[in-house]
Amino acid sequence: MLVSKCTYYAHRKILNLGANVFYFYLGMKMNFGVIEHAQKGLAILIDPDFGGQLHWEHMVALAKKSPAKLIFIGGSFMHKSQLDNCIQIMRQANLPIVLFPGSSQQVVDSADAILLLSLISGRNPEFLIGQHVQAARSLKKSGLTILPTGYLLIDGGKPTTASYISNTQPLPADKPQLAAATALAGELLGMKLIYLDAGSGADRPVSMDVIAAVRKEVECPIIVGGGIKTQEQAEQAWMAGANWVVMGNIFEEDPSILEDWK
Ligand code: 1GP
Repeated sequence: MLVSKCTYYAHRKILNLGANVFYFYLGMKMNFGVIEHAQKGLAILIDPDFGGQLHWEHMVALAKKSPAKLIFIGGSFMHKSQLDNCIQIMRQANLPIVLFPGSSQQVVDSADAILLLSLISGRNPEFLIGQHVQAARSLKKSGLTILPTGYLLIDGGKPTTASYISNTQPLPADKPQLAAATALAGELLGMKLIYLDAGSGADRPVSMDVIAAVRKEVECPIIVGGGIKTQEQAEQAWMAGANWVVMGNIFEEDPSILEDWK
């Protein structure tokens, strides 16, 4: 019994150490007073709902040529086997792979880490805690680094899959203080990352005003995504205080944008 307790605590310690290293990497400690000097990273998002082996092999080649430092993998419908296949292939890009799950069914050990998303912009208990309860035991058993993340959907000009599937309203795009208070509440609840998402294929990315207001309020790293299609938009997000900018659709549709990256 004692041995198994010791093993348990040793295991927890190693997991915590792993998590801290990962937060450091993901957080890329920045000087919050000098937003324009913030360190920044680009992440690509691969949606395994679309494509198969050939497509993902092509994505690997493109990812290798791109400035991306991180791969998020996530979608709304996929099955575990498809997710696993996608991860195995994307491994060849030699970048950390972080799950961006759409549901509790999308926990697989083959990734490095998982964003444990709580949809704090919404008021649907299923996405605040319900899915988490379903996933809790498999998360604990997995070797994944768990990244508790306050997930905020921000209105990007049209309904998105995330708002439809989660049955929640995004936060209004012109209410930066509402986004800031929501993100702060998430951080005070213990969330280690904040993800501001205008939703996949959004017409308008999250505005600089919203990002800056959130940056002012929270200390944890901020991930921004949804509708970002140009280097200029990515630079604006970083300038406003994002640590990570996510490009999904554009990377899969016209990855030349990343080849021409300056
Ligand atoms: C969506 O933030 C991601 O959840 C990425 O969005 O596909 O529009 O880049 P895009």
